[in-house]
Amino acid sequence: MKILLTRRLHDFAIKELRKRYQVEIHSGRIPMPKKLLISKIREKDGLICYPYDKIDADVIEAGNKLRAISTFSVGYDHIDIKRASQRGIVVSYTPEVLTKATADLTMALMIDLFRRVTEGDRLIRKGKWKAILGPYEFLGSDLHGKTLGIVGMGRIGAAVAQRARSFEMNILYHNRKRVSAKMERSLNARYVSLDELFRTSDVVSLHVPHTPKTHEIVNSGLLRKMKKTAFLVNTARGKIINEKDLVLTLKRKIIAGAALDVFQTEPIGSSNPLTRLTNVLITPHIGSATAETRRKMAEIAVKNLELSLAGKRPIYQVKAESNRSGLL
Ligand code: 8YV
Repeated sequence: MKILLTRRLHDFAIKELRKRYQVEIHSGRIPMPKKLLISKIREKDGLICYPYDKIDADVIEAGNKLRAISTFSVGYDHIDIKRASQRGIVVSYTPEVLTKATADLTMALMIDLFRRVTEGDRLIRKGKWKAILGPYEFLGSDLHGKTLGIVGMGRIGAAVAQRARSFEMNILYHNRKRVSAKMERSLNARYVSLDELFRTSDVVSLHVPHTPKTHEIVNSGLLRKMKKTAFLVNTARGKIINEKDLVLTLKRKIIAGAALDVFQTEPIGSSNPLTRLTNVLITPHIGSATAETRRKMAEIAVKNLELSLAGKRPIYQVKAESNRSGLL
């Protein structure tokens, strides 16, 4: 059987795959240009891909022999799940193993916003420490006693709530469905409407997948409701925010700041307007980027592919009727 990887994986994973399959690995431009992807997917039985690869109907059609798509991610908004299932292709993904790493990064960004960590680093490097020696200068704010609004109380949202609890923050959340009373109690989280969450939180953190329903849900309408002192954190998907609206909101100082690990289109370059704003903290999509987590993701992505190609159930299969499916 022949498989295609749109990017290299860990050496141990490649070695494992080479035992069973004829492996082709794309090593050029990322994401792989669509034309190239379409020509390479022909005659392949399996595909390992990443969130920046758009596996749309054209790609799926071109995969005349394709039987398994294994994505190295928890998100699968880059894959046309409906089209894949119509073709009988098994789609698998890597949830759970990256929950804690992503929640940790969310806390890191939140702490940085409140305590101005990276801003302080930049200030010293510019030789400006002397300018902020006064006792009232360069102040951040406490996390304890502040209200964190979590949008999306899935695995990652809950892990963030758990961490924020030990920082003595008050926790509000909004979710499609209210979670169980037991879970609310254990996370000390109160269910509120999206509107109330944006109006009353000191920091809003986004943890929903990108779907037609969540596409740009965070727009100027919601952003305008936030407190002037509040922050926004996004470690989920860039497309759940209307980035133009956010840039304007930050420029006009309607909110205090934002921390973003994900963007509308990735990677962003230095010409992106976000890079010119001082009240935004940006990181290069590193939610799951720890050595331990990425290794586990690689193990699962390989196992998922092997099981699917052997006609067995992968460890984590995307449901064909998933309401998260569909490319936008
Ligand atoms: C990426 C992610 O998979 O899991 C997801 O959905 O967005 C990340 O973990 C990772 O950055 C590799 O591209």
